[in-house]
Amino acid sequence: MGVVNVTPDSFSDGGRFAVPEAAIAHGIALATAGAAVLDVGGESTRPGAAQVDAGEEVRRTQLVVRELVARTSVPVSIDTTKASVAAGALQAGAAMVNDVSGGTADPDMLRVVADAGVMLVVMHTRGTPRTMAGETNYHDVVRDVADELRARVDAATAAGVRADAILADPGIGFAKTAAQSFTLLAALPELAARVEVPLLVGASRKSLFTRVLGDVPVEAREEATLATTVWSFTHGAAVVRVHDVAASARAAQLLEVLERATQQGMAA
Ligand code: PMM
Repeated sequence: MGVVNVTPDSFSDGGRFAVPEAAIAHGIALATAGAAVLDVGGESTRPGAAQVDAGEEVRRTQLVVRELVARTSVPVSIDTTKASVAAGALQAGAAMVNDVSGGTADPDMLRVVADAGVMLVVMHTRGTPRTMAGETNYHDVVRDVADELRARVDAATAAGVRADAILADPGIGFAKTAAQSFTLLAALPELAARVEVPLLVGASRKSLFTRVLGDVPVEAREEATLATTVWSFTHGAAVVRVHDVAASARAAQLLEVLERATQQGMAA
């Protein structure tokens, strides 16, 4: 999943793709680089970020979604917590809704997704981007996140979303300390077993890497992101959400070759 931010204040690309034309060109480049899905977002979710009203978010995203649907052959996802923004994107041809609130922020979200019959990403978080940094009290972070994610999956299926159309995401950096995010990455197989739907992991360029690398800028987090892509794919994740699609797509290609060679070796 390639990230297409149409926000002036995104932490990871500094709003370079705020202008719709630039975001569209970037999305096309990510599709060419091997993205399996393009994730268009019009509201920054970084800690403490200001909220954007729905009309502004629709204005930022709908044209970009429409153009990427028309000009690429990969499915387009809308990264939003608002049902009206999701509905606007679905009207423009989006095939997936990526809700970082897991369907909790807007009471209409799950019904909108169910009615459209599209795919849904439920991500785990607590509170809002403004409050989440203070919501990191877990008894057992792996079990608690798995249980809360499973509850979101159950709410989605109860609202009519097909179980096989749901991806679950532990929400790296959302209402988690860096240590908790690493614990969750280490426990991906257990999470996948507990949540019982395919997992999506979004760690690309996030600040947890500064725990290992020191206080480096986002451009210096690319190798750590790639390492996390490889880790995620070899520990049970089905999808990774990244900014630099080309590197992760090449790594995924190599992993597939190694996976096939492993199976042939076992069969021989
Ligand atoms: N992270 C961001 C935004 N949306 N969606 C999912 N499903 N998972 C994530 O980890 C995630 C997300 C953080 O902001 P960015 O778009 O600038 O990377």
